Parts: sequence; structure tokens; C-alpha cells
Amino acid sequence: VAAVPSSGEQVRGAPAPHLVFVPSAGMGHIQPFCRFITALANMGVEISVVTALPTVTEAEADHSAGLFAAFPAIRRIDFNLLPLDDATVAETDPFFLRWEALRRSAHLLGPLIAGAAPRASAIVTDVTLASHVIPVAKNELQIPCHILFISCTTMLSFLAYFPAYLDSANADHLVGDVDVPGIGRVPVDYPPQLLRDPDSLFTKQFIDNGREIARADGLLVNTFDALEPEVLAALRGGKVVPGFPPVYAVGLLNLMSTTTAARGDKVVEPVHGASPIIGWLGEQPARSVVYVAFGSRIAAALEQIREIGAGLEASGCRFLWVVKTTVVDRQDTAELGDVVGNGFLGRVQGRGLVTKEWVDQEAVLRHPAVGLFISHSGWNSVTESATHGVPILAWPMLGDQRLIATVVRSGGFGLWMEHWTWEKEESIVTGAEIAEKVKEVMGDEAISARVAEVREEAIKAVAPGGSTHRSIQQFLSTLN
Ligand code: UDP
Ligand code: G50
Repeated sequence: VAAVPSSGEQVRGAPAPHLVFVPSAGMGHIQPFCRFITALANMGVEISVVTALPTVTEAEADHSAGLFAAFPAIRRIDFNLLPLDDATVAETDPFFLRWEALRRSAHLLGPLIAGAAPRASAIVTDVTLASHVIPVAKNELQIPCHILFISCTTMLSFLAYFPAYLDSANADHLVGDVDVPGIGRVPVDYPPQLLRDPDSLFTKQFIDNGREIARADGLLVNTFDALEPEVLAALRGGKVVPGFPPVYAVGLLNLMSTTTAARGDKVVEPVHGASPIIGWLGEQPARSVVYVAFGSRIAAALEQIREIGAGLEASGCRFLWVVKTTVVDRQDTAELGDVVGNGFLGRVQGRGLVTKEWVDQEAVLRHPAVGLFISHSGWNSVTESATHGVPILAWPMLGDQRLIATVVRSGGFGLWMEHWTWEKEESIVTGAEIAEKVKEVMGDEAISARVAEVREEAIKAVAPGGSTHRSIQQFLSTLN
């Protein structure tokens, strides 16, 4: 991939800008931050990263340690979080709790960043922290603040419009379909369902962040112009929120960092040769393997896990299945054989590989043996799949995943099984239905052709002169 601009390209003649990154928690947030930082570091930008330790999960710790090891010039600014009070600790989601702890400690960032040398040109933070970090940057430090948005532009538009929706509906939570100007009607069950609960921590953060992003200096979105053209145009044209800040489409970020390369390209081959999973994939025919994984964030119900197993077995296809039974990887002590059920592993031996370990998902999706991805449609997963030309069978669980599934569907590079849910016991998706759908999509040439096209468009976007390349140059040109 001729994706990465040559070192120092945008800083010729002027001192390099110094960006201070303030990332949030969860692999879906950390991963794109590391990728964007890698891309900018390769372009000669000076970078500091505010780091709160310990991380929620081991995967996050490994990932951020990997970044500092690969780029010794990137400075780490240690961030000691204030403890949360008891009332807040009633919330059980470990990631939402961490977001809250980061938000409530954000006022400590002022002195930390003021002391950075050279002087910080701007802050780049995560959307989950926006309403607390933007005021620190703009009021206290008087430097610009940008948001690196880790989900799709459809989600960004929804977030940006949500406060206006609440005002117009005279409500303090999601009460019905939402007509997002310039985008269209969003059915009530598509946005994060927690927004139906006015008392949830998530809802409070979401509303505050939605209001505050209008004051950001720019939104850097992990997408590219040809992937979500209409939504980007509506947002940029001020149709969603009048006077909205500039929106820079800077993705897809997995193509922007030099530690990854698209399938089929010879430029960079990461060192995963020793991995038994990649070894096994190497023995399978091209496009024959179904990759099944539902992200880093959620555990599925046991009964549904068993049906997925039955479906994969009945499909007759080869498969690689990542089974996750806990929310936080440090706590996963379940025996794999017990989880997937009696005799399953023996019956599928050779044809299917099942693991509960963290896998290098990009390396899997890049592998020519993989022909389909059954995914919870987290935005990182969807964009990784698209860049490697792997069709997606979207099975969203929660949060932003349904809105992301609409992007998969309208983009034509996968299918969304809209009636496949995870919520109720009566809605368990049967193995028979899963097997049927897998066989159908594995043979669907229209989807394969479309995903190959999206991949080409993505590669074009990040190449010199492409839309992403230009967006990043534009963003950097605003810094001094
Ligand atoms: N991931 C991975 N190995 C795993 C699980 C996840 O490498 O076993 C990576 C995946 O490639 C993606 C990120 O973790 O980059 C998960 O982000 P996504 O937005 O897809 O979903 P989330 O986990 O936030 O729900
Ligand atoms: C993680 C998650 C649920 C969820 C989202 C996650 C998003 C992303 C956008 O990233 O929707 C977003 C989240 C929080 C916020 C503003 C925007 O305050 O587990 O829905």
C-alpha cells in the first residue's frame, strides 16, 4: 500500500507540530488512537500521549506498551485518576466507569499539558471525554481541541443531533424515532439502547458530549469520503447541526499505520508467522474460512454460543471462532470445551478452530483463506474487514453497532440480519438459521464484488492525492 506519506512531508520548513493525545478506554477506542498516532509519528509530527494506568484490560495494556516500544520518541504523560465516589460505582460496566473516572479527572490535565515541551499545538481526544477535555483545552490552555471519532459518521451525526432532538421532543432520553436532518429517520431501536434510560451514566455522558462537540475545532473521523458520502456531506454542509466544525475523514486508520498492510500487497508483512492460528489458516483453501468474532467488549449468552456452534458445524464450512465469555479478559477462566458444549471440539477437529484467546484480528482478516466475517459490527471490525475485502454478516449486539450495521447494509459490502438480536431468551437465533445464512453469503458474488470495490476505494483514499491523504494534510495545516 502506498499509503503512508514520506517522513516529514507536511512539516518541511516549519517546526513540527506537537499533538497531545488523550485517549479513552476499551480496545475499540485504543486501537484507532494507536493507529492514528502511528500514522502521524511516521509523518514527523511530535506526539505525547496521556496515559492512565492500570488499563481496564490486558489487551489495552499490551497495545499501548507496543506503541511506546515501537516509537521511543513518543512521550508518555502519566495521568493519575481520582477515585470515583460510591454513587457512581453502582454502574457496573467497567468501561463506562473508566470513562467517568477520566472525565472527572480531566481538570488535572491542564497543568500536565501546560508543562509539556515543546508547547502543545493542540489536543486530540476521544469523544467519550469531549465535554470535559474541550473546556480544558479551550478555556484553560487556549489551544485547539480535536476529536478523533472512532465510530462511523452516521453515529457521529446522531450524536451531534441528539441534544437538539431532546429539546424538540421535550424529553431527557430517547423516546421514539429520530429524524436527523440531512440524514433521515433513525428508528428508535437503532441507536444505543441505553439512551432510553435517562439515569444511565452512558446517557448523561452522551448528551454532554453531543452538545460539546459543536465547540471542537475539528472532528477526525475513521472513515473515508467514498464510504459514507451522503452523511459526510450533510454534516459538513451544516444540515445536521448548523455551524458544525470541520469534519476530516482520516480513515481507514488501519491502512494508515505502517504496522499493517492490505492483503495482497507486499510492502509490509507483520511478524505473525509463529501464530498457530495463522499457520492453520495457511493450510486452508482461499476464501473457505468463516471467521466468527464479536469484539473485545461483550460476552454472549451460553445458549446462543451453543447455537452458533451448531450453525457452524451444520454449515459444512471451515471456521475460526473466537469465543468470549467475560467482559474483561483478566477474568476469563472458563474451560473452552465446557463453553461450546459436549464433544463439539472433537467433532469439528481439523475443520474448525475455536479459541478464547485474543487473536490478531487484522492478521486473520488479511489472510486469503478467510471468506466471511460474522461480526458484532464494531466499527473497527467492519473497517478492518472491508479493507481486506472480506464480506460481513453483521450481528450487532449493542451500543453503536446497529447504526454501524446500517452502513454495512447501505454500502452493500455485507448483510445485516436485522432480526438476529442478543437480548431475549425467546429470540435465540437457531443453528439451522445460522447455517443457512452462512452458506448463502459464502456464495454471494454480488457482495464479494462490492467488498472488493470498497477495498480498492479505501486504498485509493489513503494513497498520496487521495481523499484521506488530503484531509490529513488539511488538518495538519491548521496546526502551528
Ligand atoms: N480485536 C483483536 N482481537 C480480538 C478481539 C478484538 O485484535 O480477539 C481488535 C479488533 O481487530 C478491533 C478491536 O479489537 O480493532 C475491536 O474493536 P471493534 O470496534 O471492532 O469492537 P469493540 O471491541 O469495541 O466492540
Ligand atoms: C462503546 C460502547 C457503546 C457505544 C459506543 C462505544 C458508541 C461510540 C460513540 O464506543 O456509541 C460515543 C460513545 C459515548 C459517548 C459519545 C459517543 O458519550 O460500549 O454506544
